[in-house]
Amino acid sequence: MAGDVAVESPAAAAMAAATEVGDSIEQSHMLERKWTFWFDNQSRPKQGAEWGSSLRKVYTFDSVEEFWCFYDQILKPSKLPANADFHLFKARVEPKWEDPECANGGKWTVTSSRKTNLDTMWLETLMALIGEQFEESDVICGVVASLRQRQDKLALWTKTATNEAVQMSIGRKWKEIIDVTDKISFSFHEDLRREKLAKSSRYSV
Ligand code: MGP
Repeated sequence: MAGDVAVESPAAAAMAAATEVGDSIEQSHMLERKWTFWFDNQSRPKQGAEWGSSLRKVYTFDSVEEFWCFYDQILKPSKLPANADFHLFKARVEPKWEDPECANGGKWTVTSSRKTNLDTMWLETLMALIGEQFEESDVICGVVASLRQRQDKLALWTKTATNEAVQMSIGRKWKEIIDVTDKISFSFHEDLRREKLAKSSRYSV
């Protein structure tokens, strides 16, 4: 099983899982749209490598069965090495500020100091996305789990950052889904892109 493969090579494990999934699906309950898992292992960055050079598309699916089959075989975010990022984005939207769908967007971020909590929030978010639980699902791009020395985090990426009412509604709904009561905040990609150290958030809920 891919889940047993050493953490040094989670991308390879995920690719292997994707191949196995393709071989084993019989009956399909179709999702509203296609989704893609991405993986970025920046735990051992090559010197001078540009951001994004280790970002890999891992698996695209559009059925409930494919989702569960893949999910069961891949490592949970908490088992990934520090500095790795794991993404689920709508197919054809790249998890980059530069993607046209993301360019004018932003992200709601929630931090997690407990690994089990990170895994639970990740799964709850994945199910909410593919199950189209957000009323504003057209505005959502995807979710990223980021493993960091300081603190792990999840970020929900959305379009049209300036639409405060829509962003607030998504933020409130996400907190309900992941069962978070602490404040979470929303940053514009544009702010982060312009000023790399910018920590300013525009909205909180
Ligand atoms: P990060 O991985 O989103 O944040 O971006 P991290 O590591 O949690 O640290 P934080 O304290 O800054 O929140 C880290 C850095 O990677 C950014 O400052 C950018 O230099 C680069 N980067 C991140 N993203 C998501 C992008 C992107 O989409 N495009 C480009 N060009 N650079 C990015």
